[in-house]
Amino acid sequence: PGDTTPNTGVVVKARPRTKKPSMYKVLMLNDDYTPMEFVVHVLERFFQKNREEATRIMLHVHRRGVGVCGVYTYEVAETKVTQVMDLARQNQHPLQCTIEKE
Ligand code: TYC
Repeated sequence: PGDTTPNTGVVVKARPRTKKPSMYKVLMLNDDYTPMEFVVHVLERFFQKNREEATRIMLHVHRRGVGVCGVYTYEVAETKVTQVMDLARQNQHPLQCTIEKE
């Protein structure tokens, strides 16, 4: 006696309560000193662009001042920025890269 409540057979469907992660743009900034070929190399190496796409993005940044290298989750975007800035510093280029929430 006591725990004999009958199962009513009502099925309650659980909604999945997952959230899509926020996405972040990695932006490249123009400067007067970083060689164009270095920027193209960075876009190929860290952003998986082919030569044509890398050149297109580099020229866009050169002409407009800023451009999108790619869109990633926060951790991945942060890592890309660190990798770009480290390589630029090692080569004594003033290239700047930053993150912007989408
Ligand atoms: N403006 C640079 C030059 O004339 C080229 C350049 C392009 C630098 C894109 C940075 O994010 C950049 N050598």
